[in-house]
Amino acid sequence: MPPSMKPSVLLVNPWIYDFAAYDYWMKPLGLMYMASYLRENGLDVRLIDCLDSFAPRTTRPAVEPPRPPRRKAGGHGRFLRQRIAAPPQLGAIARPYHRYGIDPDSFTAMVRAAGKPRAILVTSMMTYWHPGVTATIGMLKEILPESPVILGGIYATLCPEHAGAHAGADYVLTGAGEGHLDFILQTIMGLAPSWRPDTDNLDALPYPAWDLVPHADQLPILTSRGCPYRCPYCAARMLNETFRRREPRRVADEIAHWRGRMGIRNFSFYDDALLARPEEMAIPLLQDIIGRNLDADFHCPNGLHLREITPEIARLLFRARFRTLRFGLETTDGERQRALGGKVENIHFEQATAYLREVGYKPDDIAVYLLCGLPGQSAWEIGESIRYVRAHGARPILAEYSPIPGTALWDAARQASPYPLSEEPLFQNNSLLPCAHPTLTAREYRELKRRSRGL
Ligand code: B12
Ligand code: SF4
Repeated sequence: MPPSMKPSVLLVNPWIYDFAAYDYWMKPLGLMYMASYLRENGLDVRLIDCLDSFAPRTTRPAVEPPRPPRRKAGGHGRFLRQRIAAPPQLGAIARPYHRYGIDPDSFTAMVRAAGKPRAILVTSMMTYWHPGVTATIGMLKEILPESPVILGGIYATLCPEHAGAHAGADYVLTGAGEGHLDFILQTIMGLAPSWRPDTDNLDALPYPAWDLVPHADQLPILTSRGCPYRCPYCAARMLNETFRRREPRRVADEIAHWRGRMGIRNFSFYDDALLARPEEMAIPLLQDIIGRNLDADFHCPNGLHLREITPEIARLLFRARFRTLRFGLETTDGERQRALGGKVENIHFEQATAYLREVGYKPDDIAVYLLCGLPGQSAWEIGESIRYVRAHGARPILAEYSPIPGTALWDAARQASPYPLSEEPLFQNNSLLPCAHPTLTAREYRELKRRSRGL
């Protein structure tokens, strides 16, 4: 069949609406897996990436001549953005609110150029980014009223009722997209599936369709689905029930593929637990990456497990050019560490830092996430954690707690919060510190942030 005769499908990575957003190696990985499955079924797949930082600006060309995107070496940088009014629910918060991503005129032009797709698949990330999803779907519906819109992804999975009531999609599908392919093809598009993903074997899945992304200065890699841990504040278990892995050699093959085919030199790992049981994945994968001499850098923006760092793993990470290391420590308070599931203790942090320093990492390279604003967590506890991390030669990064429906900490979060968290996901926004202890005022938090930067 010539390409134009194939039934077409449009995939959309929606805008982010928020007070703040920064492109820390962000790419719509789940959506691009879906794209590859649809392609395997012979469809003509198109993508609109609203978060493409390289897109030209068209809204005010006279005022804003095209500027180069503000990117940092290594594949991160600022999003394009436009100031917009905050949703009325957030009206009391005196902070600028933005639409992050391409401007609406560019979006409209791209949707018009997409022809008449048989279906439109929209992904979603943070629960509190739903206004961006709703706005995206609203414009799609205006321009292409006849194409059914299917919403999936993390917001759809964690808040299906809210999404069903507010997002404006014709279908809201929860959980892994692999399981919905038949429904999308047969029931929604009226097509007979010719290929089905083998959900028991991650190595049998095609690579994400990254060639569709208009610009890429980095690409994400996923070596697994799910997490063996069960931390009470985290949604991992609801997004993937079990922990499953690929073959390390196949992961290295994929990295080599994108290095050769698209010239990508920066890769970010999106795994929940990349270092867990290191003999299964981290050790063979790092050895393989080193052996292939790929001339590429690697980044781990999602928290790594400190307890898995041994002298050998530290050395392999350094030799394999893992440049961005971020670890989940969450707090240095022993009692809270146990209450949070006991995935790490201070001794693991101290050992890991020593091993990483020994092989050549500098204090600034060893970044440690500290959770802030957990129910019942005082400002003093956060201050102590910052002091401790800095004193041991690592860099604390404050990560504001985002309460997530369905997690074990959810009831405590609701009780601690002055906001109606269950009614409105906007209040799950980490920037609001929605469950902060009375001692953690906005002013105190600013001060802690300053201290975390060593100021
Ligand atoms: C990698 C990651 C990041 C990356 C960026 C990810 C990205 N895509 O750009 C980084 C490290 C930057 C990040 C940052 C943060 N993150 Co994060 N992140 C993740 C993580 C670990 C993986 C997401 C992912 O890509 N998974 C892999 C793909 C394959 O899965 P997927 O997108 O879900 O897609 C599948 C399905 O959803 C579905 N699907 C997807 N789209 C579609 C579309 C259709 C139509 C259909 C049918 C199906 C479908 O099919 C796909 C394949 O099975 C998740 C946890 C998790 N395990 O998912 C947390 C998670 C999303 N993050 C979370 C949080 C809290 C944050 C932070 C706020 C942390 C902080 N306090 O600082 C920040 C905020 C970011 C910001 N810019 O403001 C929370 C969500 C909170 C919320 N309220 O929604 C999660 C769930 C982790 C948690 N704590 O439980 N994150
Ligand atoms: S916080 Fe990390 S270790 Fe804990 S369950 Fe979530 S992904 Fe797993």
